[in-house]
Amino acid sequence: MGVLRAGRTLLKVNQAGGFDCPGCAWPEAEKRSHFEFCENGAKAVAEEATRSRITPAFFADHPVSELARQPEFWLGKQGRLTTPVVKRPDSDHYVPISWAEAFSLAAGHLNAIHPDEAIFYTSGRTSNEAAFLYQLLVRSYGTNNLPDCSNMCHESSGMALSATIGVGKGTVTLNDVHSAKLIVVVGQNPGTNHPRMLAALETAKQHGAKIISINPLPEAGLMRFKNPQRAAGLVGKGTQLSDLHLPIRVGGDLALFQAIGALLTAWQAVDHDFISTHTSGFAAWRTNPSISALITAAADAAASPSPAGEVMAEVVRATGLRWELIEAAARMFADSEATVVCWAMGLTQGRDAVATIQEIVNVQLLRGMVGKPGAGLCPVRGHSNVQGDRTMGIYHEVPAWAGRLKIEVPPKRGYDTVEAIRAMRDGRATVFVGLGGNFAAATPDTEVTEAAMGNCTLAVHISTKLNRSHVISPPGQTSLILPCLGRTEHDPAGFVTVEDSMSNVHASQGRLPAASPDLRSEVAIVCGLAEALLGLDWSAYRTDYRTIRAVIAEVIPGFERFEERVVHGFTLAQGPRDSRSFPTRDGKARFTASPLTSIEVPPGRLLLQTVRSHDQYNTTIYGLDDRYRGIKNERKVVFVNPDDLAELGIADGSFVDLVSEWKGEQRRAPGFRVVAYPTVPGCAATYFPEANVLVPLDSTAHGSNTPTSKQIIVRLEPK
Ligand SMILES: Nc1nc2c(c(=O)[nH]1)N[C@H]1C(S)=C(S)[C@@H](COP(=O)(O)OP(=O)(O)OC[C@H]3O[C@@H](n4cnc5c(=O)[nH]c(N)nc54)[C@H](O)[C@@H]3O)O[C@H]1N2
Ligand SMILES: Nc1nc2c(c(=O)[nH]1)N[C@H]1C(S)=C(S)[C@@H](COP(=O)(O)OP(=O)(O)OC[C@H]3O[C@@H](n4cnc5c(=O)[nH]c(N)nc54)[C@H](O)[C@@H]3O)O[C@H]1N2
Ligand SMILES: [Mo]
Repeated sequence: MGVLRAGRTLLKVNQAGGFDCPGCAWPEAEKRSHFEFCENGAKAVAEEATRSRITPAFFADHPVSELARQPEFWLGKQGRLTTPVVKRPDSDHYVPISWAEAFSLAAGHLNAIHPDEAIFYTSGRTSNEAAFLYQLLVRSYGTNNLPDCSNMCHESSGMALSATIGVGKGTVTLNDVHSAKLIVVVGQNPGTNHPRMLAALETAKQHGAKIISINPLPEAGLMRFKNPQRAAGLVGKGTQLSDLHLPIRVGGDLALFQAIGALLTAWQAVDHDFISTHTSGFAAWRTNPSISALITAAADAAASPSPAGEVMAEVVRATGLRWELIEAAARMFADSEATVVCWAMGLTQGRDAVATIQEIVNVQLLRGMVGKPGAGLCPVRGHSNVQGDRTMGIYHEVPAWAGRLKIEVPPKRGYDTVEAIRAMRDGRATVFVGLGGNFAAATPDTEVTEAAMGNCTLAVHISTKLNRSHVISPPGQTSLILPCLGRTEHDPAGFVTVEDSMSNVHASQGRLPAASPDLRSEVAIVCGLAEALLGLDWSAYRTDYRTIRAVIAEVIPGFERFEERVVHGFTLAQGPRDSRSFPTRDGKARFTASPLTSIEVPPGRLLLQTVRSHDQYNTTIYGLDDRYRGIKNERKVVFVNPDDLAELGIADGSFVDLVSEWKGEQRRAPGFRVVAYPTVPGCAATYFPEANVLVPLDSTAHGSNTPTSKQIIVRLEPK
């Protein structure tokens, strides 16, 4: 970026009057420091604010078929897209096209098909204003086909929470985290993916909080943290963050939280008042076969210290944890008067993700830990505005407020991400539009997905940087790349707004000059499409974002007086958090009874999960190191427990193919270096998106349809 430009830009990250960090969705503290960003936020900013540019000459030099052979890392390094380009069906090159022509080309295709044959994907960096207009455009056109990255991310959390507490969002504020007595971090690697969260954990620790981490990997940042924003944090060993680490088997969390719930019940460490006043379904949960067996077993175990009972053995098998460790964790829940449970992709991307998160809700309800200061449920979102996009109606279902849109909203549910891939694969969808993101690389079953996208007659990508999705366009397809402004750049139509993981809505305004004079804002591009497709005049929206917020204020509950309140930012009101009122059918928070399940892995096979390295943002690869895990200059590695390697007769450092086995099908990712690593026995790990080729399209979480990117059964085939 250049040192001065970088320094000036970073001072505007997450500041009032500055821009929202395009990194993660962790909220900013009320009292902001001058450095409200982290190492990885700085990388995200630098990636966008790069001085490298992709010009028409680049596309003249590189045919699409050649670009398709380049790795994602190389594509990203070519710099910012600068001008709209089109690849016509009979050409192997992208060439410049005017904005007007691009819009009418897209409109021509869309007008020639049934609206349900078009897919409108959204990634989570899109502002509230662009998201609201985009869903309005798509629904006015006549479809709810609005899949989004959330379908692969926190959909399981949204489903689990709406069914239990009536709201698909977390129930904590940053102050709750700061004042919690116990913070449980499950299936999340904040040191890499939400580094600013570590500062909040450190504050909580200073106030006396205890921390439990539940993870098959001993994630470095979580175990011990040096706060780079305080001089004292730079020296010495930093703060020991985690008080208890549970090295859980992948997919074992459902069994773990059932056991914790049963122990709390057996110990009478439950909040009877809260349960009787605010919840329903406790009796059904209590008599659920696995829970009642565990309660009995737990009561027995209190008398005799040796764990007994088949169901306990089942929990130990499912979790891979010693019973004493589970008891120690339950004891910490019992002793805490204010508990926050945080989780991310380690829970949401498993087969039983929804039931697992509901088991966490059960435990929090047992102890009355919802709507209480210092306590609550905290799904930690990924993309910086993924929560806001959903609030704005980026959803394949019809939002409750859709009736206020003053349009005829199509009644039929649309496709989610996995269904969209199937529809393109089967020829039921023929146009793909992506508002941000990298659909081809982020989704499961890469070969199937790329072929499915290739089936479309038109693909439209609204993007800041070149990525895989742009370059897999086969002959016969028309493909448009529409380059847009990023968060860091000045937009003359005004600031935009975003919503973080804790429902705080605030403004974001970039200051850097546009990467190219030919860029348009996401809002302007959506308006251009709407005008060409629907013949509407959206010029007011395009030139003054206050006009969009005025409509949002009328349509979406909670956004009354939007313009006035967003000046200082506001937190969306919420029943469960604010007043223990639950917008469910009976007005109560619900206990959920689920069977005790875990993933069965055949002998000689491993349960593979896919994670992010410290040097990537989803499909954007910043660099090839993964500092905290000791990996340098490579990404095709697979982390395996040394005991498993010994048993499989595979040497540390040797090369293997990863072969996923699912319902008689095989998928292969060749040439991964084996790294002996202290992951839980039986569980391996590798990086997303290289391993997405291994995730079967039809292997999804029950209820949320989220691809099971954390639970792939594989065998290692030596080279
Ligand atoms: N720098 C950076 N920041 C990011 C991102 C990025 O790519 N780079 N991505 C953003 C996005 S979109 C998201 S959604 C978030 C993702 O944030 P995370 O969820 O932290 O991301 P992952 O790397 O997928 O890490 C998943 C964690 O869950 C653990 N895990 C896997 N399986 C299980 C299991 O069965 N049980 C338990 N208890 N743990 C398990 C893994 O070991 C790993 O520590 O980060 C956001 N922030
Ligand atoms: N195996 C496996 N697969 C996964 C996951 C996993 O853990 N394992 N995680 C899943 C998760 S949690 C998520 S959220 C998805 C992510 O899926 P996506 O959101 O689709 O992917 P990203 O890599 O974040 O998208 C990066 C692209 O977004 C574009 N972009 C960046 N900034 C902007 C902007 O401001 N505006 C616009 N219009 N475009 C922009 C750039 O062109 C860049 O190439 O992947 C999912 N896939
Ligand atoms: Mo995500």
